[in-house]
Formats: sequence, C-alpha cells, structure tokens
Amino acid sequence: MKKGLIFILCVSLLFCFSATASAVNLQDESIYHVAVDRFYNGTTANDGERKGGLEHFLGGDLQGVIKKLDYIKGMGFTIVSLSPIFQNEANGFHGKWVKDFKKVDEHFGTMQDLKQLTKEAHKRDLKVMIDFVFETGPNHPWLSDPAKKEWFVEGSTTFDVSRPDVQAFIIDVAKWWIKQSDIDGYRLIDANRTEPQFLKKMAEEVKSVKKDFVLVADIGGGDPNTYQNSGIDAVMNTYFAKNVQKSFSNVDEPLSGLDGFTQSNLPVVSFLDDEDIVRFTRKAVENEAFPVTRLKLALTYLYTLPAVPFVYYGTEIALDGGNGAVNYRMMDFRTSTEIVEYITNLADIRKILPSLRTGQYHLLYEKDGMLVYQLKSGDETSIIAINNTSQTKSVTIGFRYLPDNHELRGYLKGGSIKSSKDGYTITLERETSEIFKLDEQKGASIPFISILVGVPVLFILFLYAAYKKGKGKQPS
Ligand SMILES: [Ca+2]
Repeated sequence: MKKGLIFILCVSLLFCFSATASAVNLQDESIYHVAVDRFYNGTTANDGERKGGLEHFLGGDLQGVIKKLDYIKGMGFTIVSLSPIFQNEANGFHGKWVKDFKKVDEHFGTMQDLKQLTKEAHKRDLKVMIDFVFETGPNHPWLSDPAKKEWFVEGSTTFDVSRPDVQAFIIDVAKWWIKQSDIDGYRLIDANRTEPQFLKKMAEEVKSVKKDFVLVADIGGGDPNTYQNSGIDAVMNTYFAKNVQKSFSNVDEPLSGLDGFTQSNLPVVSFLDDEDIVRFTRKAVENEAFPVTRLKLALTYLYTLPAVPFVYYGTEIALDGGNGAVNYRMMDFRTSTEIVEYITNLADIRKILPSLRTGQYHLLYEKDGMLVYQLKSGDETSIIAINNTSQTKSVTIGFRYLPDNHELRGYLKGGSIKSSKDGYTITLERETSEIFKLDEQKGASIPFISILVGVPVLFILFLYAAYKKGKGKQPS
C-alpha cells in the first residue's frame, strides 16, 4: 500500500505542469472555432452559384458569424476563431487553397464585413482570431512561375520559409490583415511545416503591430517543447486530441496516457475536434456509445486542465464528421441544446474557480477508467473526478493529499462530501463526472441558518402585527 502511494506521488510530480512565461497569457481564454462556410448564412447576396454538396461552398459567411456572436459569447467563449478567409480557388470552402493572400473570399464577404465582425466582437469583449495559411491552392500561377516557383518546398504548395523573400512576403501579409481589420490573433495552420526560428521572427513582427496579438500554432503531432521561446503563445497537438478522443469515445476505456495536455512546457490548447481529425461523435457512434454522454465526460476533462479549451463548431450539437469534406457539415441551430448548456455550465465553473485555469496538476488516482486529479492554485484546490466506466465507482482520497476537517463541494451536480476516518470518499455513477472545490467545513447548515434568522424576524413581525391591531382598537 505504502509503495503504491509513493508511486502515485512520483507520477503526480512527473505530471506537474510548468508553463514558461509567454507573451500573451491565454489561461483565462477559451476558443470557439468556426468553419465560416458551414456556420451560418448571413446573406444570400454573396452565395454565388449554389451547387450543393459538401465539396462546394454552402453559403456561410462573415455576416453569419456576426449574427451568431451572442450565441458564441453565451456559451462563455472569449475568442472566436475563423477558418481561413483569404480568397480561395474554386471550391475552396475550407479556405486552404489560397489564391490571393490580401483579399477576403467573396463567398465570405468583404474586408468591410471583417472590420464589422471585429468591432461587434470587441463590443462583446470577444477576441477574433483567423487561420493563417502557409500555402497556396494547387492551381496557383506562382507554382509554375519561374520567378516564384523557388518560393515553395519542392513538389508541394507550401512556402519555403527559409528564404528571406518568402519571409518578407508572409510577414507583410500577416501585418497587413491586423492593420486592416484589427483582428486579435492567428491560428497558424500546419506551423510544423515551417520553422521555429521563422515563427519567432513572425511573432516579433506581428506583436510589434499589436502588442497582445495571439499566436496559436497548429503543430500536428509535433513536440510542443520545440516551440518553446518561439513567440508562440500556445500550441495545438493533434496527437493529444486523438488520445482524448480514444479514451472518452468509449465506455470502460482506461484514462492513462492523457498526459500530453499536462506535461508540455508550453501552454497547450485542449481540444477534441478540429477540421483535420475525424469528429468525436463519429468515433463514439463507431463504438456504439451514446455521443452526448461521452462528449460531456470529454468536455469536463478539456475544461478542467491548465490548458486553453478549444471547441470546433458543431461539437456542441454532437455533429457527425469523417475525413475531408464530411468533417465540415452544416451547423444546425435548431437541435438539442443539452451540450450547449453543459459547455455554458463548464465555462461558468472555470470562471468561478481560478485553479481550473492556472492550477498545478497532480494525478491522485487512475485505474481502469476512473480518474481523479487535483488542481492547486494559491489557497484554492479543485478535485476533478471522471468515471469513464460502466459501473458506479468509489475512490477514497486520503489525508496524505487533502487536509482533514474540510469538505468537497460539488459544482456540476452539487452536494458535498465530508471527510471520514480514511479521507474523502468520492462516489460517481457510471459515465458521470464532478468538479469539486476543497472548502472549509461549514459550521452551520442552511436550514439551521434559516431558523436562526427566521425566528427573530417572525417574532418582530408578530409584535408589529399586535401593535397595529392594538392601535386599531384605540378610541379616537
Ligand atoms: Ca452567404
């Protein structure tokens, strides 16, 4: 038993999260990412020829995003992130086949629309990020232009960022969008195909235009530590997300091996879905599990890590997806709001409890799909328990980890757990989770306080009534 505890303690120490200072503190932020063409059609005036089918433009645009800003804000997000909006080649609904790096795609609107979007977002205290792409479409004239084809990594459409002329071009484009539209950040798509040295230069340049400009790098399965000191504020690692998908998309799946989000030296973005990985819902359905129940557990995990939660549009309605265009189904605003409400609740709890955003991570228990961990920040301690199994589970966390004579107060379902002689026994029904805060034990219960306050108030009311009655009887 003693050996077991020492082992858990050692593992916990290994799991300690230590973030280096980054230019922008993203710990209080959470990101909602929109595929502009698939979110909401704000005006049919820019739809062009509607061919139908997921391989073509389907009408979503910047005006549509403006109309849904309150929806995004309402779920508690602080950043709205947009799929690439640079002008694209035919059928570039995803925005990754760039034709003109200094023009808004006509299907999405105009620079005026983008300006209006940032203005409306800022009014709501929301930041706007857009995806930055380091490649052109497959039919770009530069690819066969003798003067420009050297700009690309051989045999690809990706810019060769080791070239000073390419660096100058990209930095010019990056600064131009900020000056034009007052956006607040870029998500750098496939940043792992560039170089940390170049990203550092790019970061310095864009942050010289706007001091608090946010840079999130999508690094595929790359090592986050490679990007330490590169001016990048946070990284998105697809490998971490796939691990979370695998663990939570099926019941009775062990929850070990999720350490990516908590072990990185650079702040990480915690996410389940994005355009490049098959959606969580599809994975759950393949496992014959109920996607909504599974999504809730995964979201509890994402929102209770010292990371930056990122939700891809449609996750909140358990939208189905797959590889390629199937991952970009049209958003539906008229379906169940069960997950929307759950996300809103998680965002509120994350706001109330700073330890969920900035705490030090310590693993307390992990066995066969039952996970308990602690986040500690200053005087505040949160305990997160997730039961990923098909049975009710009870785990006792001993006084080695938590002080005696306190209580664990539940924030998702409510209620509290007082210490027993061995510690705090957390019991969770199958496929449920809870977020607890360690609190001083309340001396008096609410009914007791009610009696304490209520009795004198009733007495005073009684005296007043008697006085009025007495006064009424007095002869004038
Ligand atoms: Ca439209």
